[in-house]
Amino acid sequence: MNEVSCDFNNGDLCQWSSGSSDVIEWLLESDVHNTHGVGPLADHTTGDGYFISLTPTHDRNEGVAVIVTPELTATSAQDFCLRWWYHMDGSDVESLSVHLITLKEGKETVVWTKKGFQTSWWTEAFVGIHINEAFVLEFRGSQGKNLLSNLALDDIDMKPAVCPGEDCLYFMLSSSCGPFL
Ligand SMILES: [Ca+2]
Repeated sequence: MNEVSCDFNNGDLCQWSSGSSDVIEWLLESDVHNTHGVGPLADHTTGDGYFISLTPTHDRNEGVAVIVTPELTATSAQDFCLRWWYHMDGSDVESLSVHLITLKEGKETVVWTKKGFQTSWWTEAFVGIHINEAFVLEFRGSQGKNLLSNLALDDIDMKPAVCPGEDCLYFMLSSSCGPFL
């Protein structure tokens, strides 16, 4: 889906937009200037492009930062594989989650979430989505006030396909694992 895919290397959010009421925002970065030594040294796509990042500073801390897709439509029951690369570094890092919100009924489902330190390198994640109505996707990063923390995202992609089978072991949301929505 072209509306979802973004490597951030044009220096913008592609068709994603920032949540309008957010206290903090995901920032485009080419590296993380964090004196505490957490966060990516380079983007995932090419090593000299951009990614988006949340890093607490003394005057910009705490809160949830959101990016959201435009309206996405599934004309009949369709499988999508949403894939992205993330970086959750530092002992104070809080949480990253992916939310699917249906537009007709406003039903919200957390399709993926991680809390706390995960990796000091770029890590791939993917989740299968089976849906037959209009929806949006959101990435939500929760940032604490302590400085040993960085969240980063790069290379978001979504294809009309079932994810690789092993994904079912973790997410139980793909149609090949059971009904969803
Ligand atoms: Ca990139």
